[in-house]
Amino acid sequence: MPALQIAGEVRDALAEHRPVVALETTIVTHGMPYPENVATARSLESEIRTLGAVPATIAVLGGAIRVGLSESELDSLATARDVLKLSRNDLAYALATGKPGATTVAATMICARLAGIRVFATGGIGGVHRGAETTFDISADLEELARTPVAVVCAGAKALLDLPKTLEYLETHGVPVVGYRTSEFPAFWSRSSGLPAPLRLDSTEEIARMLDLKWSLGLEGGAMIANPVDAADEIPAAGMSGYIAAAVADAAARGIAGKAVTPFILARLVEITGGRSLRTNIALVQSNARLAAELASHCCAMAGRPRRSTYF
Ligand code: PSU
Ligand code: MN
Repeated sequence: MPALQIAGEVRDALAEHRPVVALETTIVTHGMPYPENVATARSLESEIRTLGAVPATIAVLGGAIRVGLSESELDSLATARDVLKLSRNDLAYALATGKPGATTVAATMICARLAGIRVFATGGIGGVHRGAETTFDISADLEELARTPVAVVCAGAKALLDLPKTLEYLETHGVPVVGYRTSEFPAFWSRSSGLPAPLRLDSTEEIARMLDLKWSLGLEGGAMIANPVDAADEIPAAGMSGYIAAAVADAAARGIAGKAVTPFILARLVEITGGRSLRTNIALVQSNARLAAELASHCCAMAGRPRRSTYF
């Protein structure tokens, strides 16, 4: 049985150079409660289709990387217990053991690349955690952005992280971080972080051209397209910082560590904010899916023209 199984619809779109957007599943299994998780995953797929692209939701099921899930597969993933949260380190383990696994940003990038997909939409990437100077907790998402040629459309990095250190890490590893129509790096639930966006572009055509040039130059690795949540859906940074401090303190008090930290804090924030952080999370990931669909269309248009010789 092949370890990479691409759904027919996704395979056809890729063969015909039509736009495809990859979607992760850790947001479903570890990022949001049921039933909002499955409803959101479905809504992302339909938003992407409405814009003329094909969604490719990625997970590991039955010992294979699955690119494109059926409705019932998505349902069973969303309700199952003991689904692994997969990153680069344990992707092959899930394949070898046949255990079900949801893909994080890092693992989704790896699988998207194997399938030939260049654009991926999520909520927010993992990054350098607060206190990383003692815990060494730095998300493998950052290293993946440095290595794997996939553009990740997100609302920045989750504000529970150390955002200045996250940006420093990305700069050191040569990852373009592009604010979409913003000069400020967005902070997931909030439009503002107080930190400048390292780069800024105001159209998906320009982003597609930047990606095409980056990869034509032989520069390995991905890019982060940071799309701030709509103003109507945001939780302003001033309010959010207190909620985050409380949730981070709860995680520390309970000794939550490693890969459990991000899911714990996300769930705690939903409680602390009375569900508001979840509504914001849903809105921002939907917005990212729409932007990714538009970007994927422009990337396909560029892929039609002669390579390399255009620039060199
Ligand atoms: N975006 C969301 N919710 C999430 C995530 C992203 O809106 O739950 C997940 C992604 O899968 C990301 C992971 O890769 O959180 C980061 O986990 P960690 O900090 O343990 O690397
Ligand atoms: Mn971690």
